[in-house]
Amino acid sequence: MTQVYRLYAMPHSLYSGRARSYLIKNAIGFQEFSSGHESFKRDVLPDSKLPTIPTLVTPAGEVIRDGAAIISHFEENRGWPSLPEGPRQRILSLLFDVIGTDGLLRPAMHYRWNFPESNQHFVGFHFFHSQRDMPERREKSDHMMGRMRHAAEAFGVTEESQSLVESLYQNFLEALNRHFEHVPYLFGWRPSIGDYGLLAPLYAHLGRDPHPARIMLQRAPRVYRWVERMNRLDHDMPEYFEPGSDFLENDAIPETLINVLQTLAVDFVPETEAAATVINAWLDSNQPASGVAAIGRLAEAPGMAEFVVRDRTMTALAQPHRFFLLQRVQANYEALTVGDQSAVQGLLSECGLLPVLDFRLSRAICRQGNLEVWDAVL
Ligand SMILES: N[C@@H](CCC(=O)N[C@@H](CS)C(=O)NCC(=O)O)C(=O)O
Repeated sequence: MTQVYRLYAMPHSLYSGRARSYLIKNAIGFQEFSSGHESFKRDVLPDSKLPTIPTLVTPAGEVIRDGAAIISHFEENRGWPSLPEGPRQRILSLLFDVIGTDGLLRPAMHYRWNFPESNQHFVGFHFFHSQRDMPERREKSDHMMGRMRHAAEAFGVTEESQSLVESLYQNFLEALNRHFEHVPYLFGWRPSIGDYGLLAPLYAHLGRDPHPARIMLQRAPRVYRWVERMNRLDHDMPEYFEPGSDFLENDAIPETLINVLQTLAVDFVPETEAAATVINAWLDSNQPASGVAAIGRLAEAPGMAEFVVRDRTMTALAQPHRFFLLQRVQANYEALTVGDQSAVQGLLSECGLLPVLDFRLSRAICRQGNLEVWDAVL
């Protein structure tokens, strides 16, 4: 039995940043180990089923694979303190979790893989050192890097789309920087589920790899500070002179946050719509049995989604993962009163995100034994 939590993670891993920040901010003691550590294959993988990070091992030996599941494990036991109670803040917070972990993969991959002159040494260092010292270390890390470089293309970064990916990201970064002029976190004075989700791409890739980190430092210092803040136990907000301590009162959503979401909706909405169409057609013709893996290496890839952003056609892998998290947004929305639903609709409409309430797969995805699997046909 271990004494503290063991977090299998890596500094350069996108999804690790989300779980690590949650543990830090919530004063949960942990030690971080690489997935290259021999205990990962031996003790963890039999229960985690997939070799992904982050994976948490509790002091009692329970293995929890997946960042959202790690956060839910603590939140469920504590009554979801990181999810604002106000319906508008609650729904947006959950949406930021989806957009962070899925919607921003394109800029994250682009700024990591397409600037080798600035990034190669730093990124190569991390991939190399995530493997143990063994004869095939170089070969293994080169293989991993090749896989991830290919993933960038699969997520829709091509020579033709690069300038669009950059302009969307820079609009978003500027809007987020303006938002943090007023408050240190998305919904006020403490971090929410949405902050953790959004940190995923903004830490390991966009806030830490040399090329994009320089962009963030120079053009969006307040976003850079938020990234630092999300990795500290204290509130870390000395630049705010009249700080509060909770989410904003009266379920307030600042105009600046609406502007951030408007920049994110530009590709998130058409991509999600197209991905739903592709996956639903795949579900129709394949009819996977209930309990079959829907996400991760054991799952079949349903295909590529084609969608138009600012008159340009983009193609990206249609990934069930975004719908797994979107289900949670939709379930929370459905649990609201009619009055609250209409307040949320008005807000989402202003953000350009109203359609996401209706983008659904014909089959739900649930978790079973650390895997996300297709649910039974209803
Ligand atoms: N849905 C998972 C995704 C985890 C994931 O894909 N992590 C990447 C690193 S950022 C990984 O472990 N990739 C290795 C693999 O897929 O084999 C989560 O949110 O934790």
